[in-house]
Parts: sequence; structure tokens; C-alpha cells
Amino acid sequence: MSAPGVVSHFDAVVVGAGFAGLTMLFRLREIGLSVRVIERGSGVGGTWFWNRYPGARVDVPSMHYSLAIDPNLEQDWNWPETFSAQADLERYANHIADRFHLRSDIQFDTTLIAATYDEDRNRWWVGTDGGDTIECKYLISAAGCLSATNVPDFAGLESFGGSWYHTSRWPREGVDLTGKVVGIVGTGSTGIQAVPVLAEQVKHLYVFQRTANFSVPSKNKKMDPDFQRDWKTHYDDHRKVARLTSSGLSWPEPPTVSALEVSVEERNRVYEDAWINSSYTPLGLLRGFSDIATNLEANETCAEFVRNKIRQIVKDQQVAELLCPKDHPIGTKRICVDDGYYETFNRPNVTLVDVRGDPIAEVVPTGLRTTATQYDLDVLVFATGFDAMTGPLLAMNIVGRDGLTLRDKWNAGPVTYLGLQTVGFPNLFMITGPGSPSVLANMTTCIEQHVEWVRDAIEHMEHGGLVTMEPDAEAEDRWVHHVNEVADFTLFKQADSWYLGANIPGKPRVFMPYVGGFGNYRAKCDQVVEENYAGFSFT
Ligand code: N01
Repeated sequence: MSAPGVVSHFDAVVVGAGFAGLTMLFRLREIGLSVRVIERGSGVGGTWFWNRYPGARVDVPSMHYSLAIDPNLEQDWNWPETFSAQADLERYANHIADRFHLRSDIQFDTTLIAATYDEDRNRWWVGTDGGDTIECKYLISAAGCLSATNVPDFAGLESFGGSWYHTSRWPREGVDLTGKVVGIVGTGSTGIQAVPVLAEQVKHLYVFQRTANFSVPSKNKKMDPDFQRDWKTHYDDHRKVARLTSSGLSWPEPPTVSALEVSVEERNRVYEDAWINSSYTPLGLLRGFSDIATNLEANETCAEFVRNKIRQIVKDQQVAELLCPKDHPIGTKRICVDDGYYETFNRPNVTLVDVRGDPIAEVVPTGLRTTATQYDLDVLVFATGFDAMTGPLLAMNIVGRDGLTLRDKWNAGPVTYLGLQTVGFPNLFMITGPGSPSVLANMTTCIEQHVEWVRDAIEHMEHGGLVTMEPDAEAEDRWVHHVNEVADFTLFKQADSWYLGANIPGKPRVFMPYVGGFGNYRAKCDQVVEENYAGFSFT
């Protein structure tokens, strides 16, 4: 590693050493590039390095949530549980880094703070918070979709006399909450995972809920060794299927029958089956029929099924009603996956506080005050999410051709071609960028497809003696139009979700991921290559 202030030169700089960054490094080494990975954390794992809050766990079954980079890796690695916990996912990332000797190319504890394109030299200049400057031909963001932490701007936070934590910056050494009165703000996927675990540790837990969310039980359990062995025998087949499906999972596509075409009994039988068997994948509930994502009436049948489950589980019916989501169609916010979330509200040491009806006014030295009540707290936990998808990219202060900043270009929302590149920023690639399926499909499948596509594009350039690659404005416009058109066909825009940037005050309301299905998207990317990189220009 170079000393601070020294200029170093690499073919490629990759930002982030999570699953995407590790895979990108692995693949770029295959084609002989010199690579420097810049990682803000002190270890590998990305999402699974940072999100170590109690209860953190993936919502995709473990056997699907693994990388295909090496056939021996997938045979050697054993997942202890059907839905892997953060510690096992971090261990997996570390194993990959060690097994393939990746650490020597990763610069830890370093944040990329600026990246400027030098048109005279056709190179990127990358600046870090350590004072390093790196010159590279290719700049690849593997910074993740959910890595820019959102801490709400609560008045008085600095006056709080207790401790406060954001779930995605949970201390590595853990937090002893025994005997403490704890408040948690936020009931998205993170809050819903953390609440049952926190409730077991603390003296009293106040759950500050602004919007109720739909959640299904994960039914997480110990991995059945026979199941794992069988899956490994057919790993290739599973991966072939996953590369073609809309979900990026090795899983059958939804049936073509509408939820409104069958009897109430049949409909509820399908939902009940998905609820009980959610250990296969919790998303099953949304895929029992063809039109849950597109028809409000069909969607409502599924939503009401979950609400009735909540009413059955939660004993206090006033609390149950507060926990029943009524402001958005099911699935239009990321459906949550839990281990005993609703049951937790039957505990005597847990109180649900409706901060929609009685909003948070301020943090005070002794706790948190809503307009009507003051809650005395020892610890405050913010499970308040992320500046999703664009946040990590904009934080890099990227300046492209003609001094154009990415922030200015995306002023009204992100515009990309295929979520891979954006006009005006030659040789800048995004892994799972806005405009690609990313968060709407299995992340590992999405990451690998992007990484391999980018590796092939770079190899194409290196073999052809090409200097720059950039989308055509027309191709970009067409893709942005298509991304919107497909989203308009669904119910997704009816929810104030982070998919739309609605969770960040002032963020443009634009639907960011591509909802047309991973399989279709992959076919489109392959077609572009077959047509000699149609829609891209090279110099
Ligand atoms: O964040 P979120 P998350 N006052 O934005 C509330 C992935 N993930 O970290 O809905 C009061 O969904 C906010 O309320 P509202 C997964 O893709 C995966 O939970 O804006 N409340 C909401 O309740 C997920 O979707 C896994 O009204 C405020 C919550 O904070 C994504 O990460 C696990 C507030 C934020 O929910 C993000 O999930 C965890 C305020 N000022 C996460 N500001 C798995 O794999 C925000 N909130 C299982």
C-alpha cells in the first residue's frame, strides 16, 4: 500500500469489499488487471460487516444466497441455518477473502471521497480520506444499494444523556442492554428483525412505529444436512434456473392464475400454504397468484390474509390494529421477514408507540418526547434505514466529462443505461446500480451477473485496444423510459418506500430498481453484447 499523499496507478479501482467488491476483484484478476479495492470498514463483508444489530439475518434462503465464483467453494461451505445470520455471512465473506488471497488488493479503513475524470488522459483520479490519490482506467462502484445510513434529523439528539446507535453501525463488541429501558425507532425489515431479540435482553422496549409493515415468519431452522447435500449435488442446475427466473432464485415462476379467479377457500389455502412453508422463501406469499403486484383488488386479498394473521397472533386488538398495515399494498414496500415479531407485542415488557398519531417531537436528555408523552430511555436505537441506491454513489463526489457532477446529472433522480453506466462518466461502472433489478431480486445472482458483464466489457476493451466506454444518450433515455413504464404497470409507486426515495426528505421521487424481472433483464444485457454492445460507444 502506498503512503498517504502518494499517487499510485491501477487498471481498476473498485469501491467496496462486500460480496460485489470481492467478486469483482476475483473476476478482474482473472483477466490480468491490477486492482485496488477501497473499503471504508476494517473488514470484508459490506452489508454483513456493518449490519451486526441483534437479529440481523438474510431474508433469502442460505443455499440461494451464495456465490458461484468457484465450484469447490460451494461444495466446501456449509450453512448452519436455513436463513443465515449476520455472523455466518460475515464469516463466509472472510473465508472467500482468505481462500482466494484477496486481502492484498484491499485497502481497509479508507473512504473514497472524490473521483474526477481526466479527459486529457482518459483516466479517473480517485481521492481517499487518507490523502491518497489513485489513477485508474476503470472505476467500479460496488458500494451497495443500502450502505448510506439514514439518521433522522431529530431535534435535541446531541443532548441525549444515554447512548444511541444506528442499526447499521452497531458496535462490533456488541451492546449490553441488560436491565436497560430501550427505545427503537423504525419498523422496516431491520426493526422487525431486531425487536424480538432486543425484547429478550432489555428491561423494557418501546417500539416507535410510524408506518406498520407487512412481515411473514422466516421459520428459520437448523440446516438439514441431507437437504444441503442434495442441493450441492444439483448446484449447477439450481444456478442455471436462478439465472433465468424473475426473482434470481432457483424457484418456479408464479402461476398464471389471478387471485380473483379462484374461490375464497382456494385463495386462502394458497396463502396459508405459503405462510406455513415460508421457510422455502417468504416471498412465496406474494407469488401465489399472477396479479398480486399489479391488481389492487387481488393484492388486497393477500394483504387482508396477513392482517388477519396479525389479529390472531397479537392478543391486544388495539395493538394488533396498529400493527396492521393499511396505507400501502402488500409487497410495494420490501416485505419483511421475522422470527416472532408480532408475538413480541404480547410480552409485558414491550410497548408499541404510534408515532403517526403522536409524532416524535424531540430527543431530550432523558429520552424521547412525542407531542403527547415523554419516554425515559437509557438507549435509543435507530432502525431508520438508508439513503438507498443513489446515496452511496453520490457520496463519492464523482465528476465526469466537462466537469459534470453525478449529483447534478441525477438532480431529478438517477438515469442510467441498464443500471450499469451513465452518460458523461466514461469507464464508470455500477454493480447493481439504479435501473437494474438489484434489490428486487436475489442480490447474489444480481451481483454475479453484473460483475461478469462488466468483466467481459472490460476484457472486450482491453483486447480491442479501446480507451473509453460510455452509453449513448438515446439508449439511456430509452432505458429510463422503460424502467418507468414497467414500474407504472405495477402497484409499487403507491407506497412511500425507499425504492422511490420517499424515506429521505427532499430526495426526488423516482422508482429506482428495475421491476421487469431478473431473467428478462439478463436477456436484455446479453442481447446488448450480442449486438456488439448496442447502445454503448467506445473510443
Ligand atoms: O429501513 P426502512 P430498514 N421518524 O427504510 C422509520 C434491507 N434489509 O433498515 O415507513 C419515525 O425499510 C420508517 O418509517 P416510515 C431490506 O431490503 C434486509 O428496516 O418512513 N420513523 C421505517 O419504519 C430493507 O427493505 C434485511 O414511516 C422513522 C424505518 O424507520 C432495507 O434493508 C434486514 C423516521 C426504516 O425502514 C431497509 O430496511 C434488514 C422518523 N423520522 C434490512 N425515519 C434482511 O435481509 C425513518 N423511520 C432480512
